[in-house]
Amino acid sequence: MFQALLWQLPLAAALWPKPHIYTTGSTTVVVNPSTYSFQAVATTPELEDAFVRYRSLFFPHSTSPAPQALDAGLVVDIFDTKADLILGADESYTLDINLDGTSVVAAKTVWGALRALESLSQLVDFNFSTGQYSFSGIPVHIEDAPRFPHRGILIDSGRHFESVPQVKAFLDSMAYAKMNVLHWHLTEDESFPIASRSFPELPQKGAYSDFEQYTWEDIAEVVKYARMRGIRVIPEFDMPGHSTSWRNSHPEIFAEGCLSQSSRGAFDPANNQTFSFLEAALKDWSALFPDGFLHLGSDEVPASCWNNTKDLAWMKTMGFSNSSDVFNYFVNQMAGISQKLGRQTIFWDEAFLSAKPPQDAVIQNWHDASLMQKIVDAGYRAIYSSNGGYTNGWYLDGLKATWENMYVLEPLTNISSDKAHLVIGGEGCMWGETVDPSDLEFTVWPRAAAIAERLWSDPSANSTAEAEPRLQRFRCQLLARGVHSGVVGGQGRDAPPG
Ligand code: CP6
Repeated sequence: MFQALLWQLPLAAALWPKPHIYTTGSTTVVVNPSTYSFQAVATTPELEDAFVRYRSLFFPHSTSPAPQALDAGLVVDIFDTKADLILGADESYTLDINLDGTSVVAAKTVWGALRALESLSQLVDFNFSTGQYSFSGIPVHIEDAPRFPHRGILIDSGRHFESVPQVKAFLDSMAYAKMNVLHWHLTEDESFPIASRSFPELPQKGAYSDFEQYTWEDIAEVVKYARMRGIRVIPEFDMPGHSTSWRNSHPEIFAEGCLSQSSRGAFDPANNQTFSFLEAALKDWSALFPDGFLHLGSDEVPASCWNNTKDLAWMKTMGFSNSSDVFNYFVNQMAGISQKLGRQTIFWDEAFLSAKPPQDAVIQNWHDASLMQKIVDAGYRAIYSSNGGYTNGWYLDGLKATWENMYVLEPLTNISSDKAHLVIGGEGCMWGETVDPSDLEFTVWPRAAAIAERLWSDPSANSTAEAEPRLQRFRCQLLARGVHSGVVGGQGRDAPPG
């Protein structure tokens, strides 16, 4: 009964995330998968790669020839084949499906063309009774572009290691929802899973095992795989807290105050070696991660670690009166190093609440969403990922928040229109304490799709009743593509991380 309802949707009205403008007709044409052609007016390596991928996403089942099928195809016209994958890259596109089953995509950049291919793939219908592929509700005309330029998901490979194939599968699933940033939370108190050229001892002593680390080649492969899908990879090296795994090999740059604690440590800002060490390590990785942004954490700093004889004496010489001054010093030193490496820096919101980072820093809001307004009013760019007490935010690991809770959240709440441009987007956060590869996809999907639509579509798309049949259909498509999505409305578990 529900299925029947679903398939009555005109297909263009069934896209996820919802396109900004679409019109549909009432004709159906059957197309021939064996002769369907993908053509580029001007091409790029990413488009060629996408043509191969999307051929099997358009036509996942092998079929025998259908008698009335038309020999149709797709032509993609990209205006600027040189546009790089950066924050604010043009992802707009138009898509037409004509009455003869042929399609035309026009996009400013290849990144927009990738989004168009995803849309078109969601419009190819397969009839399991007749074995025929078709487009229905044609002619279709779509004009589409993202609302926000930064649409991401955080994965936490420091708590539970995810293998390279798992990360790649995750990137595939993100591309289906038109998300464009993998925020890769790489290093944690618990483990240090990434290779370092200058300091190989970091993963040797900090990873869970020799087999739970990303090699240099692994990372390069993931970054390239993401780029092919129009996804930027922003690595996070969390510091000065959440960094205890670095201490296994380099206790000399850690504050003495918590050296004896196994679970908590903080880098020592009183030691100049700390900053030269961090600069050398980050310089290595900056060759590996080409993105213009670097995330340097700064959340949940155990500032009491700095409460020791040596650091207190140093604070006196610096004229610092409390740990906020020390934290502010650390944040600004690191922003300076990041700038030297040609990167803009993203910090968690403590860097705004308890310090004063340079004005070009981006602040990622994870505390109460009301902070967004304060961040942009202070002139900083902001990323929305409030935890909402795990019931009313974009934290994906706890399963208390429903997709509806996530869908109706609005990143521009209480943001004045002259500051709206400072909200660059948002992220769903998949913290890894209680989630591992066995339930990663199941926990993220379908709820991350609600976030994806909020960040892509017009804000008028805010009715959960309207969205539900589309989300059901998107989730079916995820399953058909091998993504282990959970049930729409069926979170199943209820415990947030302890
Ligand atoms: N790990 C790191 C975490 C969290 C943060 N940073 C976190 C804190 C509170 C909640 C959920 C997650 N697990 N490194 C804060 C950004 Cl409720």
